[in-house]
Amino acid sequence: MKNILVIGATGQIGSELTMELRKRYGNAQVVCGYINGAEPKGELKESGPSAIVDVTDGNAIEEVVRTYRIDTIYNLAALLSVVAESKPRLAWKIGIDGLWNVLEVARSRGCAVFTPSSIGSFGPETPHVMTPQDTIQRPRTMYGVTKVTTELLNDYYHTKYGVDTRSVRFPGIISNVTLPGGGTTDYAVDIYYAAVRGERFVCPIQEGTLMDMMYMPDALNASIQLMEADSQRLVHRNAFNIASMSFAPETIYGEIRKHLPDFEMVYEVDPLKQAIAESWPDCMDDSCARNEWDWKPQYDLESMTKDMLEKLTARLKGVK
Ligand code: AKB
Repeated sequence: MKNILVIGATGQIGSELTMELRKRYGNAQVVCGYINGAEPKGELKESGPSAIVDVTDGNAIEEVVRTYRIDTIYNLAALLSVVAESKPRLAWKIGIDGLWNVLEVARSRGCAVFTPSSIGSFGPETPHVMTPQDTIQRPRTMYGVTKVTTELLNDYYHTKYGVDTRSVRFPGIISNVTLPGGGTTDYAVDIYYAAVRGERFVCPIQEGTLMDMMYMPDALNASIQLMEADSQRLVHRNAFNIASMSFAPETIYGEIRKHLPDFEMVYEVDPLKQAIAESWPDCMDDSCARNEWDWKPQYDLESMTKDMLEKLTARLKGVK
């Protein structure tokens, strides 16, 4: 039986991943790890165990892993790309010093570890179209620097100490439950909220800027499926390109307008976000993930948009 700790469990991905893991492995088997000021609420709080786990405190991680006999850690603690540019030291402290703590506990207690990387691990010199699995990674952002380091440190702990580290490079994740914060791809979530509220959307990313994106159910499946994959088949580990859709602002806008023809969008480009977006891939080649652990997304832009608009409309009207 698996005993799982999710660190950063009240964040955008963590809150939904914790619930999905509880659905699959049992409520009592999945500990929601959170920090002071980001306490779990509602179903996330009620449905299973929770514990304060600050990733920068190795002893706290060790204590929770021992108490709950944890064998698998999903480490989602990180600052996103835009906010990391204004707090680079903190981004390193959480992303890398924190990861070091997690890996040390995993090494001494035999845990498997999932710590996501991102499209942010690539940079301007990376081939932008069908970005290969193994390619140039010279990011210019602190977020990217921490993500490349994450990949390398994970590989190091695997080859040197045999820790079962696995990871994916997440595209921008779109969800209708918990909002992201401080990312470059956040516009692709915000646009749905504006559409459903009947507001005009001010887009911070320039027309024609392509980025990989993914609907949350596919991101959750990818994380869990990779951790369950047969290790004998894994040639790569940290971190797999995964892809499902790539679009520019005008394409997602056009898709939403098929459902809400009066929806309006204007551009007010944010120079920092734009520079970051331009340094990232237009679309990634995820054939290694498909070959090594049968990765296959379920959603494209059309099916995601239909589902997002239905779910958000129901939620904003107060219907569950
Ligand atoms: C961000 O925009 O910073 C994140 C990411 C792509 O990793 N959503």
